[in-house]
Parts: sequence; structure tokens; C-alpha cells
Amino acid sequence: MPYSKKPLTYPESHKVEQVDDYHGIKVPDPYRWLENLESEETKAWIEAQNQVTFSFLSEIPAREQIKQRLTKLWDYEKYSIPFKEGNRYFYYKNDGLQNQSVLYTLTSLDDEPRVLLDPNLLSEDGTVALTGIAISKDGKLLAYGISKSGSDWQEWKVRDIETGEDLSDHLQWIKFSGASWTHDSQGFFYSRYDEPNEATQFEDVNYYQKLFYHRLGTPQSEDILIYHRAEQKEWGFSGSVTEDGRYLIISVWRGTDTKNLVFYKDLTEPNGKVVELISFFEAKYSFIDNDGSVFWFQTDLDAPRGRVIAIDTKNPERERWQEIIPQAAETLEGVGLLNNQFVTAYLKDAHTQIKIFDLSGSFIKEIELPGIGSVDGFSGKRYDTETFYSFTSFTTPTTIYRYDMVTGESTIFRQPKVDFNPEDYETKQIFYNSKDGTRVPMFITHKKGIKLDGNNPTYLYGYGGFNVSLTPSFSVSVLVWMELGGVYAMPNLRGGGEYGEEWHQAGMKQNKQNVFDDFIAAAEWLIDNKYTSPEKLAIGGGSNGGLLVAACMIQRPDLFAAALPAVGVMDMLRFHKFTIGWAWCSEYGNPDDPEDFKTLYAYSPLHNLKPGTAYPATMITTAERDDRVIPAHSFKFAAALQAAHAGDNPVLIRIETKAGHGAGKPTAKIIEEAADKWAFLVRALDIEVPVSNES
Ligand code: X99
Repeated sequence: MPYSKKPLTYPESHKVEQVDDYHGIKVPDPYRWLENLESEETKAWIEAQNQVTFSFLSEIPAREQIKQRLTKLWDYEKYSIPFKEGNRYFYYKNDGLQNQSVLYTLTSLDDEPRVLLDPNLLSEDGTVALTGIAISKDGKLLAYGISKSGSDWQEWKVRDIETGEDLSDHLQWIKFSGASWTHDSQGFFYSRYDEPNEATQFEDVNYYQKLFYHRLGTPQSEDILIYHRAEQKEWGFSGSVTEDGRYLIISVWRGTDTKNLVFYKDLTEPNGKVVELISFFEAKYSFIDNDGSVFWFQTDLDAPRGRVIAIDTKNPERERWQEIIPQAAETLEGVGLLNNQFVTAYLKDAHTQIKIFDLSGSFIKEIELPGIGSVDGFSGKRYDTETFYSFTSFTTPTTIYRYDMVTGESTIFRQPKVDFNPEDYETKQIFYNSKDGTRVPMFITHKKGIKLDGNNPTYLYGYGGFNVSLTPSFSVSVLVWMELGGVYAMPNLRGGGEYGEEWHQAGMKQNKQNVFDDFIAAAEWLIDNKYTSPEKLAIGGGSNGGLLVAACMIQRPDLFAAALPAVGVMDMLRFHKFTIGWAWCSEYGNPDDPEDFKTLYAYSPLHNLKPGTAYPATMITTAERDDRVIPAHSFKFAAALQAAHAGDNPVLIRIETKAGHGAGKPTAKIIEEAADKWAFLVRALDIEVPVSNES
């Protein structure tokens, strides 16, 4: 199909005289008005942009076919990892196309599961999602959090598991929190913010989180304030009760900084004080479990790839801390205690290894996995011998295994049936050199038998930040891309967690350009090795990955044919002024600091567009209820890109309604969006789509 060169007319984005002074440098912000999400002019702009976008997409003949194929492949039973509490099992299951997964409970694995909570009944259109659950120790009560339209705000309620009826409890203004029951099953700890201004609740900054205890059957106004710090607006608190019921562990976080504090409170003492065990932000400490007064932590203190230590709270002096499992060559991702042994998950070159150690830290064995991929699970209680895990790879739909800690036997618990043949595809991991010579891994997956003639449509996907690791996983959307003849490439950029805290820091703050260089070098490797060419190469990523995509298309407009920046951080000078944005200053730097400002201003997508440049075909995506990265980032970037852009490539913005940053998005909306993205690339990369007879 020939590429339509029909020039598009974009809605008018008028400019205002806004100029800000940053440390003596005057920076205009002509689209500041688009930050006002509630104004009539912003609403009209959104509607007009969506009009252009959806009429463009609707004219791509392959779009409907892609959507049908996505829908057909998506329609398989998906199970979560089961877990146990109070002699019951719980798991989520999605029939296939249900907008939200349903929570089931059963008393024995051979029983018929019973629906405990079906979020699909909470709204007509599937936009109310279950975003957190906590089961009481006696297995009788479920505390659950729901979010509307993809917002980070949660409301929590309590359901009687036996009768399925909700109790009167109703908690509000909860964000960035779970719930943890006291072992008398009388109530739970959770964290909340002060009630926000109704009109601006999706954009106002979130500071001063407070830790509360809610007692069943009482109104939220009577909840007991357990901990807060009036002089530390950035501190957040996550409270969890130890498995022995004795202590409340309070992790103190300061934004997305990986370093945290640890306090605790003895729940057996009626007026127990909060004790500061770790009182300096110098490393990450994740509580694993305790044996009486001895607390085990996973930490990166003096070990950027992680290790396990023991602190006896009776003798907490640092000299008396003990190392249990030393740092390894691989990166420690998580630790649990089962069968009185440590079950540890490591990342070796971005795929999982599971190793078991005894309590003294002696290595016992490695668990054999079904392949090179990603594992989740191995949760349970200290003396449990039965546990569950999931395994996934680019060509293995998430499969759930039951694992017997005594016999070491894995058996399949649930294996999805998806209408494709994994044997038709291949996955490789290659290593390439970035601009400064750093060796970076990249997964590449595609149909077997493609020709390396530089002509394959290729989708390069990245994230590169916040210590987040990208590991192999099955995705229907990626499968459909490969069915279209596409190559999917996923590099493990610096800034991620794949090689520990050093790898993370190599892509932070003044090192952020390394992340972009790594992504650009991945593109160049794919071109040099004849997978693709600039005319056939698209880049994508969301959130911090949306920033990555936008920064790279600006730095190298010649290298990519298309760009799909999703829910991105685009204004690096104002990100800290909205919702939880300030939390990212530990990663990006603070625009109010003159040195950090220089770094940010040098790559901020909104501030680096060059008028008259032919940018790649671009479809920016965001959603009106995104209160993680407010949509104004994407709005302002879209307006500026449409103004600066020269040439025929389309520059569109697709704004989803009743949706947020991504979590809790209903299946129907996910499929629509995936179809639109691939359809856009079919057009932008000029992919020939054979007409299929399948429906
Ligand atoms: C966050 O902003 C996470 C926000 N958040 C916390 C939580 O800070 O969800 C927190 C503390 C305790 C419990 C729960 C939470 N994140 C997560 C970043 C990336 C992340 C994010 O969403 F670190 F993985 N960003 C959007 C970063 C830039 C764009």
C-alpha cells in the first residue's frame, strides 16, 4: 500500500507569552495553558487532536484486521500465581477478554473455585480496577483497594470472604499504599494523604504521606495515626506486619530514590515506640523476615548487586551486622523464606535464576527453569513447603507452576493455550557496544527465517531508568507484530536494574545521556547487522521510556521512521510540580538546582525541538486521567512538535479517555490502543499486510 503523503492539518495550538527565568536563563513556555486540564480551551484542543488522530487511523485498512487478530489471540485463560492465607488459596483469573481479572478463592486445589470479587461488576465499561488486596490472618476478611479510570488514587473496602458481602468500612485518599492486617484480624495499617482539592486532585503535588491503623467497623476519621513527619514532606511510609505478628516494619521512602530507612514498632507493647533501626538514607534495605529479634534484609549496602544481611535488633550496632548471602556476579532481585530456607531470584544478563540457600547462607541448589525467561513468585510463609511460580518468555505465555520445596519437583498448575506455534519464532540475546564502549545486552525476537536484508520492520522498545529491569515476557501485542513480519528488539539500557545499582546510576542525573546513547547504539547495531534500516525502524516506550523515545527522535531524527512515545515525561523543567513528579528528582535531578538544570535543559524533549526539522512519523499517546505523568507533558510536546516539524510525516497525539498511566486499563482499551499503534506503524513503515480471511 503506498504511503499517503496527504499533508495533515493540525488543530490550532495558540501561544502565550509565558517566559520563566531559570538561574538566569529565560525559557519560554508558550503552551503553558495546556497544563490546565479542566479549561474549556484544553478540552476543545483534546477533542480536536483526537479527531485528527482517529480519522487518520480509521483510514488505514489493516487496522481492523490487526484488531481482530489481537482480539482472537488475546482470548485465552490467564491465571495469576496462587497464594495462601488462613487455609485458603486465592488467585486471579481472566477468561480471556474480560476487562478486569476476577479474584477467586478455594479451600483445596481440587475444589471448584468461587468468585470472591469480580471488578467487572464495579463499572459498566471496566474502568474500575482492583489495585490491591490484603487477606486477614484468619482467612475471613479481604481488604481491597479499587481505582477509577486508571488513577493512582485508591479507595479501600472490606469484604467478608464467607458471605461475599462488603462491610461498612470505607477508606479514601490512599495512594502508593497496600494494607497489612494485625494478626488479631481486627484492622490493618495503610498510608494516605490529606484530602486533596476536588478540582485539582489529579495534578496537585503529593507530599506528607501518613501511616494509619484502621480498626474494623469504625469510620476513617477515627483511624489511629501511627507515624508521620511534619518536617519531612517527602517521606512516605509503608507499614507491614511481620509473619510472626509481632512487629510493624515501617519502610520510609523518599520518592523513587532506591535508598530507604527502616523503623519498627513492637506490636506486643501497648504503647510501643517507633524505633529507628536504619536512620540514614545510604542504601536500600528490603525486609525479608525475622526470627524473633533477628531481622533479615536484602540490601545493596557495599554491594551494588545485592546481598542478604542479618541485624539483631537487640544489638543493632553496625559492627554486629552479619552477612548471610554475599554479593554474587548476578544481580539479586528478591528473597523469600520458605521451608526455612532462603529462595532467591537473581538476574543474569536480564533473565532469572532461582537459587536456594540455608539460613546460614550456604548454597543448597539452583532450581531448574523451563528456559531462558522471567520468573515471578515463590511467595509463602517461613515453614511452607508448597509454593507457586510463573515462567514467561517472548514465546512462552505465562505458565504457573506448583513447586514442592521438599522434593524439588515443579509441576504445571495452569498452562495457557494460545493460538500460535512457538516453534515458528526465535529469540536471541546479543551484546553491542554503546557510544562510550559500554557493553549492552539486547533481546531480539522474530519469525524464523527472516532475511537479514535491512528491510525488516523493526520495533525497538526501551525504558532505561529507575532501576527497572526489562526481562523477557510473552505479549500478544508483540506476537501480532511478529506475525506482521516485524522484528522486536529490547535492549537493557543503563539506568535499569539489570546489573545492579551501578548500572542504574550510570543512567541517572548527569549520566542520563548514556541511556539515550545506548538506545541510539541499539538502533545502529540493528541497521549495521542488516535487520533493518532507518526507513523501517520504529521506536517505542512508555513513561520514563516515553522520555527516552522523545529525546532520541529529537537527537537523531534521521535514524528512525516512526516514534511512539507513550505517557512520557516531556517537560524536564516542570515535572516536579505535579502529583508525584518531585519523587523523580533523585533520578533526573532537580530543575531548581543550577547544575541539574543544565543537564535537564540539554535533553528535555519540550525544549530541544528544532524548527524546520523533518521528524519521524510520531504518535504520542497519553490518557486524560494519568495522574502519574500528567498528560500536559504530552499535550505541550505534541503542540511544540507539530509547530516545529517540517515534512510529510504525520505527528499525532492519541488521548485516551477514562484511563490513566496504564495500571488497571481494561482489556478493551488495551486492544484498541495496540491495534492503533501497529496500524500507525503499518502506515509509517509501509508494511505490506496480506489480507487474511481469518476473523
Ligand atoms: C513512581 O513514580 C512510583 C511512585 N510510587 C512511589 C509508588 O514513589 O507507586 C511509591 C512508594 C511506595 C509505594 C508505592 C510507590 N515510579 C515507579 C516511577 C518509575 C518507578 C514512575 O512512575 F520508579 F518505577 N515514573 C513515571 C518515573 C518517571 C515517569
